[in-house]
Amino acid sequence: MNKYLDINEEVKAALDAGKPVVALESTIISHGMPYPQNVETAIKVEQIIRENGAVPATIAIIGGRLKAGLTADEIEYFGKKGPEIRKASRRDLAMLCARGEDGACTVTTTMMIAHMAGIKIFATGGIGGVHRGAETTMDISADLEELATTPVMVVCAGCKSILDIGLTLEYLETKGVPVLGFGTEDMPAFYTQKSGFKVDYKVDTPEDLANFFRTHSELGLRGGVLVTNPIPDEYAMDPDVINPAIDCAIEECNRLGIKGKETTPFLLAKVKEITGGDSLDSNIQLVFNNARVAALTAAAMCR
Ligand code: PSU
Ligand code: MN
Repeated sequence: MNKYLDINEEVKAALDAGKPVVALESTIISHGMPYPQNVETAIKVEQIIRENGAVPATIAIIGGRLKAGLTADEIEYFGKKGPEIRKASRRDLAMLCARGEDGACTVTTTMMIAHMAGIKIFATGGIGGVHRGAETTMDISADLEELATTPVMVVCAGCKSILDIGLTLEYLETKGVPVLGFGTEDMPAFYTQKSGFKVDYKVDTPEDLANFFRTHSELGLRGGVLVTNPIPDEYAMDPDVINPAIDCAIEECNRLGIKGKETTPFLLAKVKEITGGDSLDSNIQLVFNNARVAALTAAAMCR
Protein backbone atom coordinates (compact mmCIF):
# COMPACT_ATOMS: atom_id res chain seq x y z
CA MET A 1 0.00 0.00 0.00
CA ASN A 2 1.06 3.60 -0.63
CA LYS A 3 3.01 4.74 2.47
CA TYR A 4 1.15 8.07 2.60
CA LEU A 5 -2.31 6.47 2.54
CA ASP A 6 -4.50 5.82 5.62
CA ILE A 7 -7.64 3.79 5.02
CA ASN A 8 -9.91 3.96 8.05
CA GLU A 9 -10.89 0.72 9.74
CA GLU A 10 -14.47 0.48 8.57
CA VAL A 11 -13.55 1.25 4.95
CA LYS A 12 -10.68 -1.23 5.01
CA ALA A 13 -12.88 -3.97 6.45
CA ALA A 14 -15.48 -3.35 3.74
CA LEU A 15 -12.90 -3.38 0.94
CA ASP A 16 -11.26 -6.55 2.27
CA ALA A 17 -14.65 -8.27 2.42
CA GLY A 18 -15.59 -7.15 -1.12
CA LYS A 19 -18.38 -4.95 0.21
CA PRO A 20 -19.53 -1.72 -1.48
CA VAL A 21 -17.69 1.53 -0.70
CA VAL A 22 -18.40 5.01 -2.09
CA ALA A 23 -15.80 7.80 -2.02
CA LEU A 24 -16.78 11.44 -1.33
CA GLU A 25 -14.78 14.61 -1.89
CA SER A 26 -13.87 17.23 0.71
CA THR A 27 -13.53 20.47 -1.32
CA ILE A 28 -17.31 20.60 -1.29
CA ILE A 29 -17.08 20.63 2.56
CA SER A 30 -14.35 23.24 3.02
CA HIS A 31 -14.88 25.43 -0.06
CA GLY A 32 -18.31 24.57 -1.46
CA MET A 33 -20.70 25.36 1.37
CA PRO A 34 -20.78 27.57 4.48
CA TYR A 35 -20.37 26.18 8.01
CA PRO A 36 -22.38 24.52 9.57
CA GLN A 37 -24.44 23.40 6.52
CA ASN A 38 -21.28 21.89 5.04
CA VAL A 39 -20.76 19.57 8.04
CA GLU A 40 -24.46 18.70 8.31
CA THR A 41 -24.54 17.87 4.59
CA ALA A 42 -21.34 15.80 4.73
CA ILE A 43 -22.71 13.74 7.65
CA LYS A 44 -26.11 13.32 5.97
CA VAL A 45 -24.48 12.21 2.69
CA GLU A 46 -22.59 9.51 4.57
CA GLN A 47 -25.86 8.41 6.19
CA ILE A 48 -27.61 8.19 2.79
CA ILE A 49 -24.79 6.02 1.47
CA ARG A 50 -25.20 3.68 4.45
CA GLU A 51 -29.00 3.54 4.03
CA ASN A 52 -28.42 2.44 0.44
CA GLY A 53 -26.12 -0.40 1.38
CA ALA A 54 -22.58 0.99 1.05
CA VAL A 55 -19.82 2.31 3.32
CA PRO A 56 -18.88 6.00 2.83
CA ALA A 57 -15.24 7.07 2.51
CA THR A 58 -14.89 10.84 2.63
CA ILE A 59 -11.46 11.66 1.22
CA ALA A 60 -9.14 14.42 2.43
CA ILE A 61 -5.52 15.17 3.27
CA ILE A 62 -4.88 15.72 6.97
CA GLY A 63 -1.43 16.45 8.33
CA GLY A 64 0.14 15.17 5.14
CA ARG A 65 -1.72 11.83 5.26
CA LEU A 66 -4.03 10.79 2.41
CA LYS A 67 -7.21 9.78 4.22
CA ALA A 68 -9.77 7.38 2.76
CA GLY A 69 -12.56 7.64 5.33
CA LEU A 70 -12.92 10.43 7.88
CA THR A 71 -14.30 10.34 11.43
CA ALA A 72 -17.13 12.71 12.40
CA ASP A 73 -14.56 14.82 14.28
CA GLU A 74 -12.37 15.08 11.19
CA ILE A 75 -15.37 16.20 9.10
CA GLU A 76 -16.19 18.82 11.74
CA TYR A 77 -12.55 20.03 11.71
CA PHE A 78 -12.60 20.31 7.93
CA GLY A 79 -15.93 22.12 7.82
CA LYS A 80 -14.97 24.60 10.52
CA LYS A 81 -11.59 25.46 8.99
CA GLY A 82 -13.33 25.94 5.64
CA PRO A 83 -11.51 27.82 2.87
CA GLU A 84 -8.39 28.18 5.06
CA ILE A 85 -7.61 24.61 3.99
CA ARG A 86 -5.70 24.47 0.73
CA LYS A 87 -7.70 23.27 -2.24
CA ALA A 88 -5.61 20.31 -3.35
CA SER A 89 -5.32 19.26 -6.97
CA ARG A 90 -2.89 16.73 -8.50
CA ARG A 91 0.03 19.17 -8.41
CA ASP A 92 -0.40 19.82 -4.66
CA LEU A 93 -0.33 16.22 -3.48
CA ALA A 94 3.42 15.71 -3.01
CA MET A 95 4.00 19.10 -1.37
CA LEU A 96 1.19 18.61 1.16
CA CYS A 97 2.49 15.13 2.03
CA ALA A 98 6.09 16.36 2.22
CA ARG A 99 5.17 19.23 4.54
CA GLY A 100 2.55 17.37 6.59
CA GLU A 101 -0.21 19.83 5.72
CA ASP A 102 -3.97 19.60 5.19
CA GLY A 103 -5.65 19.61 1.78
CA ALA A 104 -9.24 19.66 0.56
CA CYS A 105 -9.63 17.07 -2.18
CA THR A 106 -11.19 18.12 -5.48
CA VAL A 107 -12.66 15.62 -7.92
CA THR A 108 -9.11 15.09 -9.20
CA THR A 109 -7.44 14.19 -5.90
CA THR A 110 -10.48 12.27 -4.67
CA MET A 111 -10.29 10.06 -7.78
CA MET A 112 -6.54 9.57 -7.23
CA ILE A 113 -6.83 8.62 -3.56
CA ALA A 114 -9.96 6.49 -4.13
CA HIS A 115 -8.05 4.54 -6.76
CA MET A 116 -5.02 4.10 -4.47
CA ALA A 117 -7.38 2.70 -1.82
CA GLY A 118 -9.17 0.38 -4.27
CA ILE A 119 -12.48 2.29 -4.31
CA LYS A 120 -14.22 2.21 -7.69
CA ILE A 121 -16.97 4.80 -7.38
CA PHE A 122 -17.25 8.33 -6.12
CA ALA A 123 -20.21 10.70 -5.64
CA THR A 124 -20.04 14.48 -5.80
CA GLY A 125 -22.06 17.53 -6.84
CA GLY A 126 -20.42 18.99 -9.93
CA ILE A 127 -17.12 18.49 -11.71
CA GLY A 128 -14.70 21.09 -13.02
CA GLY A 129 -14.39 21.52 -16.79
CA VAL A 130 -13.51 23.88 -19.60
CA HIS A 131 -14.24 27.43 -18.49
CA ARG A 132 -16.02 29.93 -20.68
CA GLY A 133 -13.34 31.92 -22.46
CA ALA A 134 -10.84 29.04 -22.18
CA GLU A 135 -9.76 29.70 -25.77
CA THR A 136 -7.81 32.64 -24.36
CA THR A 137 -7.36 31.81 -20.64
CA MET A 138 -6.62 28.09 -21.14
CA ASP A 139 -8.54 27.49 -17.89
CA ILE A 140 -9.40 23.81 -18.10
CA SER A 141 -9.92 21.90 -14.86
CA ALA A 142 -7.48 19.14 -13.96
CA ASP A 143 -10.64 17.08 -13.27
CA LEU A 144 -10.96 16.35 -17.00
CA GLU A 145 -7.39 15.07 -17.26
CA GLU A 146 -7.96 12.89 -14.20
CA LEU A 147 -11.11 11.45 -15.76
CA ALA A 148 -8.94 10.62 -18.77
CA THR A 149 -6.41 8.80 -16.59
CA THR A 150 -7.86 7.20 -13.47
CA PRO A 151 -10.33 4.29 -13.58
CA VAL A 152 -13.01 5.51 -11.17
CA MET A 153 -16.71 6.05 -11.87
CA VAL A 154 -17.74 9.60 -10.90
CA VAL A 155 -21.42 10.32 -10.23
CA CYS A 156 -22.26 14.03 -10.54
CA ALA A 157 -25.18 16.27 -11.53
CA GLY A 158 -23.40 17.49 -14.67
CA CYS A 159 -21.46 20.72 -14.72
CA LYS A 160 -22.60 24.21 -13.95
CA SER A 161 -22.85 26.70 -16.76
CA ILE A 162 -20.05 28.66 -15.07
CA LEU A 163 -18.30 26.34 -17.53
CA ASP A 164 -18.60 26.01 -21.28
CA ILE A 165 -20.57 22.75 -21.22
CA GLY A 166 -20.18 22.14 -24.96
CA LEU A 167 -16.39 22.48 -24.83
CA THR A 168 -16.25 20.35 -21.69
CA LEU A 169 -18.03 17.55 -23.58
CA GLU A 170 -15.67 17.98 -26.55
CA TYR A 171 -12.67 17.64 -24.25
CA LEU A 172 -14.10 14.51 -22.62
CA GLU A 173 -14.72 13.05 -26.07
CA THR A 174 -11.13 13.73 -27.13
CA LYS A 175 -9.87 12.03 -23.97
CA GLY A 176 -12.13 9.01 -24.47
CA VAL A 177 -14.21 9.50 -21.32
CA PRO A 178 -17.70 7.99 -21.61
CA VAL A 179 -20.40 10.41 -20.43
CA LEU A 180 -23.51 8.54 -19.27
CA GLY A 181 -26.90 10.03 -18.42
CA PHE A 182 -28.69 8.31 -15.55
CA GLY A 183 -32.22 7.89 -16.86
CA THR A 184 -31.76 10.67 -19.41
CA GLU A 185 -30.43 11.49 -22.88
CA ASP A 186 -29.81 15.08 -21.81
CA MET A 187 -26.63 16.30 -20.19
CA PRO A 188 -27.81 17.92 -16.95
CA ALA A 189 -26.48 21.34 -15.92
CA PHE A 190 -26.28 20.89 -12.14
CA TYR A 191 -29.08 23.27 -11.03
CA THR A 192 -31.26 22.30 -13.99
CA GLN A 193 -32.08 18.95 -15.59
CA LYS A 194 -31.04 19.93 -19.12
CA SER A 195 -28.12 21.83 -20.60
CA GLY A 196 -29.15 21.63 -24.24
CA PHE A 197 -26.42 19.02 -24.90
CA LYS A 198 -26.76 15.25 -25.14
CA VAL A 199 -24.86 12.57 -23.21
CA ASP A 200 -23.21 9.64 -25.01
CA TYR A 201 -25.49 6.96 -23.57
CA LYS A 202 -28.60 6.84 -21.44
CA VAL A 203 -28.33 4.22 -18.68
CA ASP A 204 -31.41 3.44 -16.63
CA THR A 205 -30.41 1.34 -13.63
CA PRO A 206 -27.59 1.01 -11.10
CA GLU A 207 -27.15 -2.59 -12.32
CA ASP A 208 -26.49 -1.33 -15.86
CA LEU A 209 -24.01 1.25 -14.56
CA ALA A 210 -22.20 -1.49 -12.62
CA ASN A 211 -22.22 -3.79 -15.63
CA PHE A 212 -20.83 -1.03 -17.85
CA PHE A 213 -18.02 -0.26 -15.39
CA ARG A 214 -17.15 -3.95 -15.10
CA THR A 215 -16.83 -4.19 -18.88
CA HIS A 216 -14.81 -0.96 -19.03
CA SER A 217 -12.38 -2.50 -16.49
CA GLU A 218 -12.29 -5.92 -18.13
CA LEU A 219 -11.37 -4.29 -21.43
CA GLY A 220 -8.41 -2.75 -19.62
CA LEU A 221 -9.48 0.75 -20.63
CA ARG A 222 -7.61 3.57 -19.01
CA GLY A 223 -9.53 6.41 -17.45
CA GLY A 224 -12.77 7.04 -15.65
CA VAL A 225 -16.45 7.12 -16.44
CA LEU A 226 -18.64 10.16 -15.89
CA VAL A 227 -22.21 9.52 -14.76
CA THR A 228 -24.46 12.55 -14.92
CA ASN A 229 -27.54 12.32 -12.74
CA PRO A 230 -30.11 15.10 -13.13
CA ILE A 231 -31.23 17.06 -10.08
CA PRO A 232 -34.71 15.84 -8.96
CA ASP A 233 -37.38 17.97 -10.63
CA GLU A 234 -38.75 19.38 -7.37
CA TYR A 235 -35.36 20.87 -6.49
CA ALA A 236 -34.37 22.09 -9.98
CA MET A 237 -33.94 25.85 -10.35
CA ASP A 238 -35.63 28.16 -12.84
CA PRO A 239 -33.13 28.72 -15.70
CA ASP A 240 -34.29 32.35 -15.83
CA VAL A 241 -33.06 32.79 -12.27
CA ILE A 242 -29.88 30.73 -12.27
CA ASN A 243 -28.49 31.67 -15.71
CA PRO A 244 -28.41 35.45 -15.20
CA ALA A 245 -26.86 34.85 -11.75
CA ILE A 246 -24.08 32.80 -13.37
CA ASP A 247 -23.52 35.43 -16.08
CA CYS A 248 -23.28 38.10 -13.42
CA ALA A 249 -20.79 36.04 -11.38
CA ILE A 250 -18.57 35.51 -14.45
CA GLU A 251 -18.62 39.24 -15.25
CA GLU A 252 -17.56 40.08 -11.71
CA CYS A 253 -14.82 37.43 -11.82
CA ASN A 254 -13.40 38.92 -15.03
CA ARG A 255 -13.69 42.46 -13.71
CA LEU A 256 -11.74 41.55 -10.55
CA GLY A 257 -9.15 39.69 -12.60
CA ILE A 258 -9.53 36.46 -10.60
CA LYS A 259 -7.50 33.61 -12.07
CA GLY A 260 -6.25 30.07 -11.57
CA LYS A 261 -7.49 27.88 -8.75
CA GLU A 262 -9.42 30.81 -7.21
CA THR A 263 -11.78 31.04 -10.20
CA THR A 264 -14.10 28.12 -9.46
CA PRO A 265 -14.51 28.80 -5.70
CA PHE A 266 -15.13 32.50 -6.46
CA LEU A 267 -17.80 31.72 -9.06
CA LEU A 268 -19.52 29.15 -6.85
CA ALA A 269 -19.61 31.53 -3.89
CA LYS A 270 -20.84 34.44 -6.03
CA VAL A 271 -23.67 32.41 -7.58
CA LYS A 272 -24.75 31.39 -4.10
CA GLU A 273 -24.59 34.98 -2.89
CA ILE A 274 -26.75 36.25 -5.80
CA THR A 275 -29.38 33.51 -5.57
CA GLY A 276 -29.46 33.33 -1.77
CA GLY A 277 -30.40 30.13 0.01
CA ASP A 278 -32.21 28.65 -3.00
CA SER A 279 -29.14 27.47 -4.84
CA LEU A 280 -27.60 26.07 -1.65
CA ASP A 281 -30.72 24.00 -1.04
CA SER A 282 -30.67 22.66 -4.63
CA ASN A 283 -26.96 21.93 -4.29
CA ILE A 284 -27.49 19.90 -1.11
CA GLN A 285 -30.39 17.91 -2.59
CA LEU A 286 -28.53 16.95 -5.75
CA VAL A 287 -25.57 15.69 -3.73
CA PHE A 288 -27.96 13.48 -1.73
CA ASN A 289 -29.42 12.18 -4.99
CA ASN A 290 -25.96 11.38 -6.38
CA ALA A 291 -24.93 9.65 -3.16
CA ARG A 292 -27.95 7.37 -3.41
CA VAL A 293 -27.27 6.39 -7.03
CA ALA A 294 -23.56 5.83 -6.29
CA ALA A 295 -24.33 3.61 -3.28
CA LEU A 296 -26.82 1.48 -5.25
CA THR A 297 -24.28 1.17 -8.06
CA ALA A 298 -21.46 0.27 -5.66
CA ALA A 299 -23.70 -2.46 -4.26
CA ALA A 300 -24.47 -3.74 -7.76
CA MET A 301 -20.72 -3.75 -8.57
CA CYS A 302 -20.20 -6.17 -5.67
CA ARG A 303 -22.83 -8.69 -6.81
N1 PSU B 1 -17.97 22.56 -9.42
C1 PSU B 1 -19.05 22.56 -8.64
N2 PSU B 1 -18.90 22.34 -7.32
C2 PSU B 1 -17.67 22.13 -6.76
C3 PSU B 1 -16.53 22.13 -7.60
C4 PSU B 1 -16.73 22.35 -8.90
O1 PSU B 1 -20.15 22.73 -9.13
O2 PSU B 1 -17.58 21.95 -5.55
C5 PSU B 1 -15.18 21.86 -6.99
C6 PSU B 1 -14.84 20.37 -7.09
O3 PSU B 1 -14.05 19.99 -6.00
C7 PSU B 1 -14.03 20.32 -8.37
C8 PSU B 1 -13.26 21.61 -8.27
O4 PSU B 1 -13.18 19.19 -8.47
O5 PSU B 1 -14.18 22.54 -7.75
C9 PSU B 1 -12.72 22.06 -9.63
O6 PSU B 1 -11.90 23.17 -9.45
P1 PSU B 1 -11.08 23.77 -10.71
O7 PSU B 1 -12.12 24.32 -11.64
O8 PSU B 1 -10.21 24.81 -10.12
O9 PSU B 1 -10.32 22.63 -11.29
MN1 MN C 1 -8.95 26.19 -13.39
